[in-house]
Amino acid sequence: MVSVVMAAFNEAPAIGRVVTGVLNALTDADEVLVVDDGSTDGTHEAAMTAGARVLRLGSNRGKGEALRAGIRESAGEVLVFIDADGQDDPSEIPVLLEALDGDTDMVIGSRFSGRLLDGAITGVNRVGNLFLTRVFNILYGTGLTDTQAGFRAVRREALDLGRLRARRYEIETELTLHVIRGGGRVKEVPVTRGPRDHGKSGFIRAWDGMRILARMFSGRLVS
Ligand SMILES: Nc1nc2c(ncn2[C@@H]2O[C@H](COP(=O)(O)OP(=O)(O)OP(=O)(O)O)[C@@H](O)[C@H]2O)c(=O)[nH]1
Ligand SMILES: [Mg+2]
Repeated sequence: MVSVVMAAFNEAPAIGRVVTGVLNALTDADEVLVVDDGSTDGTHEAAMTAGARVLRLGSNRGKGEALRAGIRESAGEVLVFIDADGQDDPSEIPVLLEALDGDTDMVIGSRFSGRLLDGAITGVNRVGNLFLTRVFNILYGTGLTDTQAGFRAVRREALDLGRLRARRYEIETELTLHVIRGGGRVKEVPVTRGPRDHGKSGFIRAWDGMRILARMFSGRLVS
């Protein structure tokens, strides 16, 4: 069983289309869970109307907290994470799942070995992402191209659920660290990344960049 877990904060204009796309990519046995923490634009109604189960948290807590709540609340032995703002393409979920073969524990949908559509990422964010990926590769001896991608599939058993603590965008780093430190194998597949067509990203460059770096270094220290 696959659980697709999506963090969504004020994504009403896009979430219905994303949920529909996700449902089309899954089998009947799978589940789609949207975690909404205090959206004010009708995100949860839009997600429910499209067919997702919605977990609502009282107030806005951050992407990491939302995904952690979704992981706890979902049942699948395979977890898929995909952004709810429409930037990732749900029809590529089967590509991630196919790559999650016997000896692989996590498949990352790499934006940088894949296709970036016009407006998918700003120049500054691209440089920042490549920098963070480089630091991660140096610290952990990996050869990844996109450590910060939100679009990914992972085996639940590869995560140490009690020790996930990310609150914001450092969740991706933390998920990858769990797999690597547990001796699991991480693979990447190229994906397509589009622009955000409504609202704005909640990513605060300096603050979230520092949080991600701190998580990378703290993972090295305690391992
Ligand atoms: N529930 C919840 N979801 C969040 C929160 N912050 C971000 N998200 C979701 O996480 C996904 C990615 O967030 P974005 O802010 O678009 O970040 P990003 O895509 O990495 O950054 P850009 O490329 O600049 O758009 C989207 O589906 C957001 O709705 C939050 O505080 N709560
Ligand atoms: Mg986005």
